[in-house]
Amino acid sequence: MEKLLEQIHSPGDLKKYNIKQLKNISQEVREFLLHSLSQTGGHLGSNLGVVELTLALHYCFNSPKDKLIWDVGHQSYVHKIITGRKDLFPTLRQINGLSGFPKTTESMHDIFNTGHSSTSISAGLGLAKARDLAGDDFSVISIIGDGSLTGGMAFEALNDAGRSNTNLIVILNDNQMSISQNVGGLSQYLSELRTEPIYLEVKDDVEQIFKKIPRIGPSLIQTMGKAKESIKYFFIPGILFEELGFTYLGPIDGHDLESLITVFQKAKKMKGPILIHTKTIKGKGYTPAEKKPCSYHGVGPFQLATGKPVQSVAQETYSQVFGETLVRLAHKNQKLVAITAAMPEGTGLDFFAKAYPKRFFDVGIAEQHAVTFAAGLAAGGYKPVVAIYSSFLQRSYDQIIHDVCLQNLPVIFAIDRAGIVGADGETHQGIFDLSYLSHIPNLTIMAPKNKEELIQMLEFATDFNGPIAIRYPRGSVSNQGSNIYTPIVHGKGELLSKGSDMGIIAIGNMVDTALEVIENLRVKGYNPSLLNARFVAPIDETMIIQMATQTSYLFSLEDNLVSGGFGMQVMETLMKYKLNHISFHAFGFPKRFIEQGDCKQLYARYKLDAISITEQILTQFDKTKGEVANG
Ligand SMILES: Cc1ncc(C[n+]2csc(CCOP(=O)(O)OP(=O)(O)O)c2C)c(N)n1
Repeated sequence: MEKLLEQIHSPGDLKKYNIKQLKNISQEVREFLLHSLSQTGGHLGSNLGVVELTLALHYCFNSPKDKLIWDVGHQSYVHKIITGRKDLFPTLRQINGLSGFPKTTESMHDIFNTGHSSTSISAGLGLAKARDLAGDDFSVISIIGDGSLTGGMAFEALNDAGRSNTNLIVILNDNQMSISQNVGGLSQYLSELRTEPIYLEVKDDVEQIFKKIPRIGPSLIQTMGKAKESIKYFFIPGILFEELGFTYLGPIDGHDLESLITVFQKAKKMKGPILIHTKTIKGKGYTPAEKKPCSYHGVGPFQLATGKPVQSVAQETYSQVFGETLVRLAHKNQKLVAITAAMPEGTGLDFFAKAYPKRFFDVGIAEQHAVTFAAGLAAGGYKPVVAIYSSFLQRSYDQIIHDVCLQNLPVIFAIDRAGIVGADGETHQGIFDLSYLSHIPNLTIMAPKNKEELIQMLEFATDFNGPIAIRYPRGSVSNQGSNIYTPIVHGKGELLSKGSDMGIIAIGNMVDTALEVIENLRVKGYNPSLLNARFVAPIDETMIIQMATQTSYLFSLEDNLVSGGFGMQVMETLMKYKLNHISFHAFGFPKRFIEQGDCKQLYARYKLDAISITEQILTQFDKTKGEVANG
């Protein structure tokens, strides 16, 4: 028998079915997700958790007229399946393939691009206000997880939306999980709200409930007077949201299609801001994912029967080295404390959390708070290490400037996932950090070339008295050149190769590529110098001047945008010392958003792999040599 899911190509197709059939469809969607993601990898647990929720949304609302906005967007796969993109799933998160996040360019059903958390309520409110101004009539629905609700923007938006008098539906998908167990007071509050049908009824009015009690009810209401308000607190769950100005509906079982459909139909007719609280299970329907939701939040290809990864050769990652080194350093330095914004596993801080639970802080998805909280700890005499992914640290720009660097506080920024990250695409590429950090006064910025250097830099940073950032890439460590050991000196690079006809200055991850490039150039008969810059700020001016006096050709290599990045710091030095005779070229990413794809493919596409760089250097070298000769 043909599967019902095969007949669904748009949300309209879904509406033909009855609840029983919808239940079958939810089963088919789960099977499809499991089969497909076991091959490609992706955000498994979150999507298994929103199957019924997504079906019910598309059943009750009319996308794209009604606007569905997915917070973070990693849980939008079911939405993609229902909106005609099922057949693209074999290309999920690959170069030129289906995005793992909502993308307005991919479908008219994707209303707002996401990837970073806690934006959906703000975006939803904006769309709702735009609708009101234009005199339109449709529903706007923001779907946000309890993890994403810990982000400051979500609170700011609730605060604004609650008193906005605007029709906006916020669906809180509460599974008690962020990537790890969710944290904080709000999470605790939500966990105490239990799913009981009476609550939906209670919403209409507490008074109505009391009126129904024979004889004593009405007189009770009369005598209660002001006490009524406090009784409301006792009877109505979600009073927090009510006080903010939302009508709170729930909590309801987010896997029960009937309840979901009932409450969505009801919400559609109501006025003002509404918050529907659904309780779901992350990884629902797949035992390994239900048992270990954190491990199945995002997965690579896995064996369906066991849930085990297809590739199990675990290579050591920079995050692991960071986490393990920090534990060792914390043993020696009692003042060392560590902070994560909801990414203990991803950053490698889970080691630290186990070893020093009292000195470890998971602040929720709150990068801005994380940084200022670290500044406070530093002001209080501690040595905070804030570990945040490069792209998420974008949120903390002002906190880094205003709260840390302006006061010259000794905060260590461990910037993970710097450079391109691959499959997560535009929203997650860590290619802006050197541009948004290098101009900040007082901030020292380093990038290690390999595992050993990351360890050295962490040791250096813990002894350093001022704000300091170390940026390192996603994935397995490089061990190249680890037999060479030169101590870290503030603002000094490491000369890896002394040559005569051209100089290459590489930073961090790109030193590996540079080593290949100089080998290629040597084969072609050239004799290049190679400087491992180590420091982006302060940059090693002495070494750059020295290189510039020995050759007329300098090249910089980085895995950041050229615009505002490391190469521009080299350029600034050349300008500062009037080294105008130098032919200089900066290799890095162009000023554009870098799409998803395998990192190797992306390096090749942007001509940042060793072969392409060698070719470009040779062309440049020959061209300028010709110009110099002719001139
Ligand atoms: C600003 C920002 N910080 C961190 C992340 C990484 N991240 C992606 S999903 C997620 C957890 C989201 O939890 P929740 O909203 O509850 O969704 P669930 O996966 O549990 O359904 C985190 C921390 C992010 N996307 N954006």
